[in-house]
Amino acid sequence: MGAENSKSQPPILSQPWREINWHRDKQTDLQFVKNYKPQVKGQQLRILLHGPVGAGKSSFINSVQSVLQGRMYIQALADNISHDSFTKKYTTYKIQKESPNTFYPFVFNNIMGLGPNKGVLVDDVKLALKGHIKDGYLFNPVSQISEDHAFYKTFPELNDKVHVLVLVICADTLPLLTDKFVKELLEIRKAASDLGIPQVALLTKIDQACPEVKEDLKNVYKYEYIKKQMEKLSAEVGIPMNCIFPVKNYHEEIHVDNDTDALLLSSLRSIITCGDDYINFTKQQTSSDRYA
Ligand SMILES: Nc1nc2c(ncn2[C@@H]2O[C@H](COP(=O)(O)OP(=O)(O)O)[C@@H](O)[C@H]2O)c(=O)[nH]1
Ligand SMILES: [Mg+2]
Repeated sequence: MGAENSKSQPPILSQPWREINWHRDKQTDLQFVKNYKPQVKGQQLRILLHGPVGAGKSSFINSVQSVLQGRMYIQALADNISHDSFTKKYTTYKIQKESPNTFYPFVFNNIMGLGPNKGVLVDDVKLALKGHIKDGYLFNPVSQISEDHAFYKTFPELNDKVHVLVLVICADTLPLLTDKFVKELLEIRKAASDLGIPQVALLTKIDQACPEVKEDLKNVYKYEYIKKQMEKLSAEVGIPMNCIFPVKNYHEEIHVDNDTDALLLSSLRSIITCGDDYINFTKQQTSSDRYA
């Protein structure tokens, strides 16, 4: 770091504002994720990632796989070449366990859900939340899927529905959020809230946004800059601070690392917990309806 930078260094907090024990928490969160089983046999927890192109959605899925396998993994190919292209096809990403052909009971879908002619239509996102969109559907940026389309599922089951909605936004573009973009986010958020679906946000690329964090990830809760970005996100889209997680995805590394794992796992554990609560709540509702 140059002399000029050190002069203007941001103040460091004497205590991190969010507690994290980098080694112990990583181990407990890892055990939690590895042991997680939905209460109902055969139930699958569906996590829908949405957010602008280049925010790090595919990288997050790859990072989760890397953390759980303890080695670098590339499945949901991250795109570092063209920012015009986006994940248009509705794809379910399963996360493989150590033994062959066994998978974790949570899956990811990845949607770039923003803007006419630019991304997936908000109405299609709403249908995806309810489980109406089948795997492999190629989103059309100008028209919504019709009910008679071969990839439209008329009667979705609980496994098809989204159980937790995750907004992925990168920390360094947060100051550039446009009103139109925020309006669309709010619309998607409202649709999820109406269905009772819990929502979490990931603030990615914290390494790019803050040089002190790039230098040492343990600085994440020690510099106000990241906290301010999280507060801004919380204020703009209304997601509470305790549902916002700063993460750094694996993107250039060739080995996994404890601190990167710790942040990723902390966010993943909360995502799973929220989704699981929702599944259990929905189950209770359906069984009490039956006896009403
Ligand atoms: N520095 C940094 N780069 C990242 C991070 N996450 C993703 N990237 C890079 O950002 C680019 C876009 O990521 P990608 O996962 O394809 O975004 P998506 O469009 O949301 O799926 C790729 O070049 C990634 O390597 C991160 O946490 N830090
Ligand atoms: Mg992608």
